[in-house]
Amino acid sequence: MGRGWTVMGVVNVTPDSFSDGGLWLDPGAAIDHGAQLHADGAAILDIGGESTRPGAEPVDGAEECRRVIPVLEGLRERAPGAVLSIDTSKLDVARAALQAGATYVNDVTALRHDPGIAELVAEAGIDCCLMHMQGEPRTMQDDPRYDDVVDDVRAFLEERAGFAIAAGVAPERIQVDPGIGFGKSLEHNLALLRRLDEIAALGFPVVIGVSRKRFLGALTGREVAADRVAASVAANVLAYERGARVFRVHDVAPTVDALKVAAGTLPGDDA
Ligand code: HH2
Repeated sequence: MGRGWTVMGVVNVTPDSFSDGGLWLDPGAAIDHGAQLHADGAAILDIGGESTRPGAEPVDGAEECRRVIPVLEGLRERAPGAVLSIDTSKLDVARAALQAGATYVNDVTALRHDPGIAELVAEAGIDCCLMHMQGEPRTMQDDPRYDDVVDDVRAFLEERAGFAIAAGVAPERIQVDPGIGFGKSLEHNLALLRRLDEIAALGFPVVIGVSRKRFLGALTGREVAADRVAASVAANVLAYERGARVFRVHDVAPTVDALKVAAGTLPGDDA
């Protein structure tokens, strides 16, 4: 596993995201925000038009497109070097997003909601992220249970990667994500971070999304999501050390600094 890392900056074009809902609902504001995140060092910008926070209600595809397409089109002009990712589980949204310039699909249902996304990704020859989630956002935090959370998540990701490959997606186009906070208790999240090397052992680049999440509030006592930046940076550095290579974050600049230090001090090939 190489030392390389990539930061994915979050651009939530939603009224109700857990940490920044409503801030970037206006397309112009979202485009400015995304361009700034790219300038701060996010090689990937992840544009989402539907919140998946615990308790969130689903949004229909037309509304999701109305939110994200102008932002993708704007960022294609304003941040031409950025990889534009569409954070969606819907085939029609993914298809429209690709036409608007997206070259990465981040699907929190790992191609279960709309399996046809697999063929879309395969034909376009682009990268995708397959994320683990137990249940669905509306109810996923109601008493989640696993036999062994790390074994269960690893087996799920392996099965979904197999599905994608069978649909024609090249293995090197697949990234996997244990889905921190998606149908997981505090202990489940901590076990996944402690044993992240077992997920990395699948051989696909591991994406990790800890940014500002509730489990960090539980550990630090910080109630306000925007106050969890230091906690998020710490968790990302530990995830890097355990094999994660793509970091989905709201706070790009401090994460980039921390990953530069982490990459420079990873044990292994001292001169
Ligand atoms: N987390 C969120 C959304 N999408 N995608 C991946 N691959 N991994 C994650 O951990 C992940 C994700 C939730 O964070 P956010 O987008 O900030 O909030 P909301 O879903 O409320 O918009």
